[in-house]
Amino acid sequence: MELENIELVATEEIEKCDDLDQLNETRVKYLGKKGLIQGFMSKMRDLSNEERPKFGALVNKIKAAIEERIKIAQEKLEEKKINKKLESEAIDVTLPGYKFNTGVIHPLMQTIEEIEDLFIGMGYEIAEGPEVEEDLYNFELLNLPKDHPARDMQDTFYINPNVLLRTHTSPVQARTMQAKQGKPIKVICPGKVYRRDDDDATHSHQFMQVEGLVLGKDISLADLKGTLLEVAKKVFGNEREIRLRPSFFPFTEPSVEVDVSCFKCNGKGCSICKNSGWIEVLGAGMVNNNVLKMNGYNPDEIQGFAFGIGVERFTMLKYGIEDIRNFYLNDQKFLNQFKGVK
Ligand code: 2U9
Repeated sequence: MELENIELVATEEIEKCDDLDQLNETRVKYLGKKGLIQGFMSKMRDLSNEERPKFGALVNKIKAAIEERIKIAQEKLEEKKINKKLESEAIDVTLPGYKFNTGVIHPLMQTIEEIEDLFIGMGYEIAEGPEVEEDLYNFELLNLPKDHPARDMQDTFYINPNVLLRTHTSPVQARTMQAKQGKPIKVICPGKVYRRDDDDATHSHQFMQVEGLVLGKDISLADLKGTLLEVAKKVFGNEREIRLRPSFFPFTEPSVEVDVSCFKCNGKGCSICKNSGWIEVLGAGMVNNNVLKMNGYNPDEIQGFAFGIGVERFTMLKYGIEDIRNFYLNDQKFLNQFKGVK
């Protein structure tokens, strides 16, 4: 190839390159150690002293021109490569998102979490214990000795004469008292309990409770009422009122049943409150002196209150659910109604 043509030919070839590999090949062809430009350089040896500098300068000029063209082409091809990559990675932000099937926090768990949040806010701790429990903690230490007629109130699943499925979460409080050795207590105990009931719309052989226990100096029934009013307001609405009626539980004395003003008719009377304006929601009382003594507390120095909430009953009342068995069927249509409720 003539030296005069080389710049033109190289330029055409450089411009035809589609990618960086091709361009590199072209660069080697012209500017490489064994390339065409080097070929012309080698020819300088044969030239006269006069011709040599002129020729050298020309070769260098052409070399620089080709280098410049390659540089420009390289920048263009690099940009092209980046644009191609960006194009392949482009996302259409206006496309609608994928729909994921999300689960739902079980309505019973929603109720438990609501109650837990309230009590944590009032400085309570959450205590848990075994579902397979000793007769001692489930009955004996709660003022229910072996021959006590009140044991009939709770038909029990026995594993052996001393071991059973707990019939309430009260044994967790008994265990807490044993552990705290006479010191003040503020706990709630959520969990599953078992009773030998025949399942129907309002009974289940397994259900959930949240029980509470507060022990301290000068804790009174007024503290209990104030605390339970907070529960009623949180779960059933801020306008709720409560009333206490006398009742009996072996582990509390006095014992009360707690009614909440009807959240459907606001106390006027309707089918839900059976025209009374009040709905029974839970049981409670001042901890029985026998229970205090048996678990290492001196009733002259420390006393307190306890309460028991049936989580299913709370949830059924709150949402107007008529059959307790709905909670245990894993029926998506039922459960999905509680999406985003909390
Ligand atoms: C200790 C001392 C006292 C727990 C209590 C109730 C009243 C009560 C029921 C509510 C609905 C059970 O799920 S339910 O059927 N519970 O009415 N529970 S006082 O009293 C205790 C517990 C532990 C050491």
